[in-house]
Amino acid sequence: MDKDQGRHKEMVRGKLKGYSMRRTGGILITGFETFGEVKLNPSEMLAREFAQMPELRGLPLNTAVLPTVFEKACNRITALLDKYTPALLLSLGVAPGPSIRLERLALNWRETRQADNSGVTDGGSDLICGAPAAYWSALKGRSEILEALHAAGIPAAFSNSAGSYVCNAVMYSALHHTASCNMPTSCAFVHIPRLPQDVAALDPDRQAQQSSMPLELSRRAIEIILSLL
Ligand code: PCA
Repeated sequence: MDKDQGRHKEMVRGKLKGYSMRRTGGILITGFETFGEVKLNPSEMLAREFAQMPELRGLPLNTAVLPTVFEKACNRITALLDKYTPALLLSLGVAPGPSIRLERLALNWRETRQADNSGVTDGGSDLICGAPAAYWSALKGRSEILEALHAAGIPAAFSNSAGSYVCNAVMYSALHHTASCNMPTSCAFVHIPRLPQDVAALDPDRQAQQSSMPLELSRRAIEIILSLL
């Protein structure tokens, strides 16, 4: 076990007691800062838009933009969960592809040739040694959410893998933390497509391989998902 994983375990152990004493409830929405070739991250933009709303469905709403850095993002999400103990965590990230992706599975695995924003790459390793291989998210079995998105004319699909980069790491950390600490939080993760203006800034050969979705449509999708979660 490396130092960070040891620290994480310590933190989890230290937090096992005390949740019954805390005020619970509310919604936490997170996005990610830009990274690599993504110069505009729609997940960050949506998190900032939601930050203008003090509440949602009558529940307190908190938002955060996470660094696209493995260690910092995972530490931040567990700290935010501890701080707010939300009823619902909806994490957003951007991913290449034409549709909204409802992520139902987080893997205990990190593997990337693309460096995170602190320069970290990984040939493949457990996120947390000794922890379960995977966790289901709150989106598992929620086909009515998919149907509602399709009825609104929004391309969407379930996804069984959030990848092995920072989004999966944050999703896994949140699910592991809430499970280990018995927190009353539903954790969902949604990947949204890149923005048209971000793709249009790529060189022409690259543009031909990339799809995108206007922010308005991604926002509508997230509103629908939030209304049903
Ligand atoms: N997407 C990346 C990390 C940050 C983001 O918005 C991912 O899918 O892992």
